[in-house]
Amino acid sequence: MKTSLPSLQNWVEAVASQTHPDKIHWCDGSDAENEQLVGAMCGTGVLSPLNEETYPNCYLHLSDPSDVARVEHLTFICTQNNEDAGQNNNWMDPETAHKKIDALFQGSMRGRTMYIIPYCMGPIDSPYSRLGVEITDSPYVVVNMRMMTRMGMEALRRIETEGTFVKGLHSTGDLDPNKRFIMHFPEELTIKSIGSGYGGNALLGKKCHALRIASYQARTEGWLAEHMLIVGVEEPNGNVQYLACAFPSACGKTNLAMLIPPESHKGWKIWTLGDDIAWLHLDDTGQLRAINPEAGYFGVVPGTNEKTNKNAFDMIQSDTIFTNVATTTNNDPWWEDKNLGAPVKDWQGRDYDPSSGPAAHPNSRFTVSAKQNKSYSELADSADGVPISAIVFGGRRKELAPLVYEAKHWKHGVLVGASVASETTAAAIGDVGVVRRDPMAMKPFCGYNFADYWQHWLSFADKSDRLPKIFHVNWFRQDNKGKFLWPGFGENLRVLRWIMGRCNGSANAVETPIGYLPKKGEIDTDGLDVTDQTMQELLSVNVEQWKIEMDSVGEYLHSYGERLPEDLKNEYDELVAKLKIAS
Ligand code: OXD
Ligand code: MN
Repeated sequence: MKTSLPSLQNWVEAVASQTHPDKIHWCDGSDAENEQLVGAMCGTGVLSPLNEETYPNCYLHLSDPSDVARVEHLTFICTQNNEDAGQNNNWMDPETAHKKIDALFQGSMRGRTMYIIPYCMGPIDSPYSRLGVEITDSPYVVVNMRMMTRMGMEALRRIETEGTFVKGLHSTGDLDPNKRFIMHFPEELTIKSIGSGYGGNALLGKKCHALRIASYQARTEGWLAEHMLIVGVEEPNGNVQYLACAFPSACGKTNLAMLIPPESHKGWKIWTLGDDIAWLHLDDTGQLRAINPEAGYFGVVPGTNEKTNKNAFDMIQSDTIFTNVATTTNNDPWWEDKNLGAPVKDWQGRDYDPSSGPAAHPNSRFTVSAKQNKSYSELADSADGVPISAIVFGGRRKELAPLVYEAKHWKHGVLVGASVASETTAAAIGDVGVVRRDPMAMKPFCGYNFADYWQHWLSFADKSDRLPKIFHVNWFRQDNKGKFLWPGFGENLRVLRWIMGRCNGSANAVETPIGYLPKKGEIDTDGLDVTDQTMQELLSVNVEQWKIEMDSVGEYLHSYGERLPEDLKNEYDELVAKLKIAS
């Protein structure tokens, strides 16, 4: 008996008799346990040590080549009622789903150790945090969960006190893509995942718990679980404002969360609270506060260099697990645009041959503790979280969406969020570069019907009169030759400054049919190689293109039928009417 909580003990015993592991190990989260697991994985080849001198305590994991990203087509939300999952999710009725996946779990841990991972999403003493237990047969999952969550004894004690926790069952099975499923039972606070070892499918605290299950829970409890980074921006006078920004996967959340102010911005500082997920609660005064439920980063490696994200580059020089990167002759990890060294082995461990594609997989990842980031904010451990001044939505759009604009009020902001679209990336299996609707960057992660989710967002307007302002940004506008119009990266601080100015009343805007845009000259371009003409292009509204966009948004929203909230329809109709007058 390893726990005083009968519901946990009974579940562990039931899983053991279903999956038949050779051994059962309760994870305490200690250094000794971690060292033992890493050592054992190095013995079996699941991990290989990287160059101990240049990359101390760093390891390489090469996954099965068919198992490199999230699998949205195999991810299900299993609610009693199909409509509750919504057309934004694949649905299966819970009985059928349990039957189907339980058959695959039958004996799946034979010859393996079953690990029980008690974890806490969020600071261990925060009332906003939630608890979970993942059972897995993958030691790789254990060592990753240790960095990504508050895992071990302290979490177990809190689970035993509260008695409520999310149950996550994971087995790598035989990695056969035909026997791979990621199933969520939000009404039962349960996740079952088999056949994949990839982070988003296997580290169940992350997407499965902290977004899909938590979003469902948040709706009934009156809060929001969002695919957002949380960042503090400090002005030279010491004032800090906190922003929560939602961008789809692999659209630069990690870069923005740990941005380094450019040379031109002496005295400005950035504080990272989180790079992927935010849980947002209203406090007693009506202030929206955010915690990051995670304790580490599971970030995209390619493209990370001293220029694009020096904080990330520096923090992955030690104590990091690299998954699916290439290696150099002296056994350093290597990835595209690292700008240092050359690959000799690719992400499949083969001799590197440029004709076989990139050396590192485009969705190769680092796992690292958040505390290794130089811009880490101590407030990431604060039980109360941080007050949010602005919510920022964004996507990867070559055309149309201006560099930045502000929604007119909260409900209009919900329409702006619901209208987010972005070009797809390598973070999920499927075509890359196709524009798809990704409301609030939550398309792959909302654990219930989007129409009900928008209604939940809208309902905040009645709960507080001091909600954050809502903005939309687009760092990815291109000219007709495919060249980016905006320099991005550290220079994005110039856009954040305007956003902060709008929040404290010091920045000016012009009204357009889609919202407020910066008045000419309001975005500081001093020292940038960006012409006035480019700024005008970045900050203008092409009414004819927007009418086409809004036709497509309207078609999308109305596909949710009767459940589409009246307030959202009204916001949509108002915007369409404004575009009509403007043309
Ligand atoms: C992620 C994702 O890993 O969004 O954060 O895919
Ligand atoms: Mn993400």
